[in-house]
Amino acid sequence: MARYVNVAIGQLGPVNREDSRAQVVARLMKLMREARQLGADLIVYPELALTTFFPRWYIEDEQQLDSWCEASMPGQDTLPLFELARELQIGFCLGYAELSDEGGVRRRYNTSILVDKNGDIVGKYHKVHLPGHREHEPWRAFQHLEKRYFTPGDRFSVYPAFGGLFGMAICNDRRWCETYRVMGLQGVEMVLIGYNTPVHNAPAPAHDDLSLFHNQLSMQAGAYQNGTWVVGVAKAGTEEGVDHIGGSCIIAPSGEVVASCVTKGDEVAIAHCDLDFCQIYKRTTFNFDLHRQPQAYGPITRLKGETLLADGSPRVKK
Ligand code: CDT
Repeated sequence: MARYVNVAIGQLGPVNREDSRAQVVARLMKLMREARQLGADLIVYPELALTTFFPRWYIEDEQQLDSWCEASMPGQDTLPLFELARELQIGFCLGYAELSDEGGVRRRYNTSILVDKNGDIVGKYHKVHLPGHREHEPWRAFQHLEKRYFTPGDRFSVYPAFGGLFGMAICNDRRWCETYRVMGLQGVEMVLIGYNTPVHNAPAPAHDDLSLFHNQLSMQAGAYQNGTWVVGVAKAGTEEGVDHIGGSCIIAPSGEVVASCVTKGDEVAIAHCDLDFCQIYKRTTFNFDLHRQPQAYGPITRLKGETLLADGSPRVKK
């Protein structure tokens, strides 16, 4: 029996500083209703979907920082989204800032969850590749302080859901080939990725014109090289004065874009995805069991970069 998943992009336009969680959740619910009317089994929302992208600000006050985070999921404001999902029988993937208490240790994560058609959380992911910087850098037009505010995740897991194997990644993760390959080695069939990508990259402004190209390039390569569907979903448009790319799209295991958004606002786009279409790539060109040569890949996990070992200690070059 063919395994099809109708997946919807739930792209968001900007979320302003003063927008309440309830206001944003109402927007998410509107997108969910539209997606369901179009026949979606699953709708994917962006990274940090419930708030503005607060890492653009240097915030010293811990209480203020925590106010951008969710201490429980669902919480009071997000419960209606879970209830609507159950009522409509549609799953969702949602990015948000998580405040966790791990045996008395407080940590913030850049998180996404996968929720099934009954409104149950069936997967949780903590962003691994946290971009930007740790200290206040006033020379930038805006900050990117994810390294300061969040603890990095330490794994890419794959979850059985919607009749297939699903994985999650968040924004900067999509630029790293390791993200897809670690999930590819677990047989992933669809990778769900929310993002907030400013058009302007302060350390490399020459790349600004290429930001949409790099977005698509990374996700198309990840899809093709691992024989998986990839769904990339933006929070787009000008948020608190910072312009963000759109470019939300659904990519087939062939590497082809099969659906995409055309605005930089709230928008739904949908694709009818055959999960078995992954197999023609997973069994042929990218049959890992037949063709991978892990004995040649040692530096991938032994080294962090050209100068550091994976444990962060300096590498002595001969
Ligand atoms: N949210 C996020 O990860 N954004 C980064 C911006 C560039 S790095 C400062 C991205 O990779 O899209």
